[in-house]
Amino acid sequence: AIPTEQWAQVLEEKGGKVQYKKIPVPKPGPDEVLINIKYSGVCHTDLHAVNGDWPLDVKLPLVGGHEGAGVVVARGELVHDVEIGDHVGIKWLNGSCMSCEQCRQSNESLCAEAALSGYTVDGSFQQYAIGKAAHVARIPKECDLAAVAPILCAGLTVYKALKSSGARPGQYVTIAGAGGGLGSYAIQYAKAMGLHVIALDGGDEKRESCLKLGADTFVDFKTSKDTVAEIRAASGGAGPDAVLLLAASEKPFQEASQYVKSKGTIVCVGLPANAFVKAPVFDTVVREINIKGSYVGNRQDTAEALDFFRQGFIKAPYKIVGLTELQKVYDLMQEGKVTGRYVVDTSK
Ligand code: 8ID
Ligand code: ZN
Ligand code: ZN
Repeated sequence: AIPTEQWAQVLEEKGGKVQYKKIPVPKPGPDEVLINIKYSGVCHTDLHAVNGDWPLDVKLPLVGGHEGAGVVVARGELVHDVEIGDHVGIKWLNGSCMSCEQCRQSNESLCAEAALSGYTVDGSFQQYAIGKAAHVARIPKECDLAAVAPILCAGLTVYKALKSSGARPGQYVTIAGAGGGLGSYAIQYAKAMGLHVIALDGGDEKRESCLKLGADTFVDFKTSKDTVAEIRAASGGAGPDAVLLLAASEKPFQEASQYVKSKGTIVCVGLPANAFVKAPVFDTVVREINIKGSYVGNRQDTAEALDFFRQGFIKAPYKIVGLTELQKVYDLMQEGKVTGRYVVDTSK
């Protein structure tokens, strides 16, 4: 039976600490499902929501979280293609209108009516969460729910970003922020796609993790005298064909145009507060540099990213802690001390 109350982590005010408390279990609308969330990954976006540092209003009070993996326990009367007992995931895009031009073109994350999990609607840091049936990720039954949770944002986002970089097997990609959540998954997807990986991040723990995950080279932004020269050298001199900017700080966004290969592509993914991308117009023109943004992925990207995981290509490191420990994870993340991903277990 579905309980009427549940445990959740609730943010009451901008910049505050999350409160572990009992709240009502929500009821699904006609086109929604109710999911018993088992595990949820903790994304740096959740920390941006707490800090309120983006130019986009956060719902308050808020239950954060958008990498929630669980089991469907109830569904609205219009839902026919998701069954009770199915394994599904709450991702950043909780729902979209499905009828505007962007939705029709399958650019659902660009929908003006998009509902964002753990930001404009309550997310997965609770035991029971709501998702629009059309948008919940379909998780194959053989996938471990804790291990698959980070695929719902980190995996999906970097998979789509790698696709939109246009990088082909055998080419070089630089991953800035490679030791963090998105970065760890990006290394694995890039290797599965046959790319050479130059990982950029800071500190020995991140170096070890990146190399273990398959990065060919690690460049340490904290100790390197010249990151641009090191990255160029690691890609055979001409610079990487693609750059994925995943860091939650501005510096890599100011630097990438100095080392990307001519005709190469810089993909902006990280969302540091109040930051700008920088590139000299002259080089952008005469070296034909492409600079683009990439924002999560659509339902097909989700299915493809999950399939890479199901095939066993993606084994990034994650640490499981209880939902009660969420504030501690935020504190570590704020200090840049998270290597890989933290996943919270909603039963603890
Ligand atoms: O759809 C999207 N575009 C999307 C989806 C999901 C997340 C965007 N994001 C955004 C988040 O909101 C956040 O701004 O991507 C950013 C990274 O999210 P994350 O991977 O969850 O964060 P993390 O685990 O804290 O990792 C960030 C890494 O960046 C490194 C840190 O050391 C850390 O390992 N980093 C920093 I901060 N400054 C760096 C620098 N100067 C750096 N790495 C290299 N050079
Ligand atoms: Zn995220
Ligand atoms: Zn729409």
